[in-house]
Amino acid sequence: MVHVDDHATPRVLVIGSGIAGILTGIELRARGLTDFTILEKADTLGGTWRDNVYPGVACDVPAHLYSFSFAPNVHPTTRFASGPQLWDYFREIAERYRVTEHIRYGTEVADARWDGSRWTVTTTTGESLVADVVVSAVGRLQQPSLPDIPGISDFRGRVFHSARWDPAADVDGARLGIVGTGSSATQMTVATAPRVAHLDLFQRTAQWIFPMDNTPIPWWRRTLMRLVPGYARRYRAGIKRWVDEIGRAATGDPRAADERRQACVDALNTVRDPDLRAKLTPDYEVGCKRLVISGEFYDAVQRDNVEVVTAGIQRVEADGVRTTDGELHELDTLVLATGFHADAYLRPMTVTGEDGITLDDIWADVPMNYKSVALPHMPNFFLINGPFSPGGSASVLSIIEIHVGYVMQLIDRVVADRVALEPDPDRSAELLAAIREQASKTVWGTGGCSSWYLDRNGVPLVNPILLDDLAADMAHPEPTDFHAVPR
Ligand code: N01
Repeated sequence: MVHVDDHATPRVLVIGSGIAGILTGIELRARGLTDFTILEKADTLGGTWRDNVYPGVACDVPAHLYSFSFAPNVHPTTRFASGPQLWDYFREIAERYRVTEHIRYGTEVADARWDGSRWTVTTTTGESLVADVVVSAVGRLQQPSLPDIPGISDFRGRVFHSARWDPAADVDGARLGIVGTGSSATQMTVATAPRVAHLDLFQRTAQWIFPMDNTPIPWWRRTLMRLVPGYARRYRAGIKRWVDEIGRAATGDPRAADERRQACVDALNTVRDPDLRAKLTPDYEVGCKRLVISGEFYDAVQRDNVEVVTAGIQRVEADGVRTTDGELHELDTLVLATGFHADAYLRPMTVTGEDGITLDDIWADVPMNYKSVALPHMPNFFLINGPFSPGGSASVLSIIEIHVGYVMQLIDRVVADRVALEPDPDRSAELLAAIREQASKTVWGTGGCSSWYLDRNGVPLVNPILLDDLAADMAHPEPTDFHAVPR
């Protein structure tokens, strides 16, 4: 039995003030549901674009697509926006739509507990807050994965994760080491290579690089976007069709996959030195790992002051990194661009739903959920961009818009019918089994690599669905998939 506290409008707690939290706030306000608070553990908003401030940080989804559909970003002067430009955009949007006034900073959620009619959310300082609805907007890539390399604490220089850039680190003229070759490391390599005395890029696995230049947006186009009604939206729609084509390759279209593969091979073949080219050649299929997108990476690693180190890291010593071939790579700064615990979504938070069932119980085998937005046994606890959201190079902005639109319709029903909603466990399991089955047949599951897409059983935690199909599937909630109890 599920009952909602008899409160005129629901009190909503949103966890996280990144892109998903901001959009949730905008949509709640648009519905006149102003009794909500966004709980943010940091002291400012912005999620990914607040946390990632390494040199060269940018979004490799074209800037005009990486903006809310109702508020096209007309300012970028190049195809890809930098991290600081994106942070400015999202902060401006949060101000413009009066979301900022709902954010409580320095408030980290430790626990959420359903008592049969409402949620009690407890912070890490022990404070309790009560809500009828909880929306988790915590993000999938926010817990840094730190490698277990012996001797790291012996290093005399600065060492930190890419998402925790040390503002005191000065790379100009320094000897820099970067561990990893994912999107973060690649962007950092391109930006720092011309500035450092020497760069050692410690590569455990070569990456496929999809070439895309950061071309300027001409002045006339930027003027049209500002002045001509509808132009920015049409331009954005054109970019979306083009990015969808790349997504088609990930979801199994053989023609699109061949074109994508050829583009990556052609880019790799621009590396002149055959030994370096061999080092940079992956031994798995294109698209198995999340594609790195860069038109400049291969130029950067061909510079005289850059070395791609493929010998394994044995340990870190006071002066640098010792590799398994015995060589000591002397360094001033070591950046661990080693990715994130994507499988730790919501954790270390504890969540207890109806009948004492915990998140650990329902996620013991696989992060069970309903369409990445709701959890069985957790009434009125909704997720944005939860596990099994689409992967590949899909714009997370588009995914978030679809999810928030869906969750808002659930909240509309919570308000209109005075109910609490939870997805049917069997239906959730049935839908998730189909997604996992499809995903395991895609290049993410069969491509012969390890990646942050995979769970501990090697099954992709992503949904191989095109965004237009996701939008159609999630246009309206299926009422019979949810249990609702009137209050
Ligand atoms: O992390 P990653 P990331 N010893 O997990 C290596 C998004 N993003 O931060 O491949 C040595 O991709 C690891 O090696 P291996 C985007 O979705 C977007 O770069 O496991 N190496 C790998 O090379 C992206 O996919 C943008 O063998 C170790 C690297 O570290 C996601 O974030 C920009 C190691 C980790 O790569 C994550 O990207 C940046 C060890 N012990 C990021 N442990 C946009 O532009 C790990 N590695 C939108």
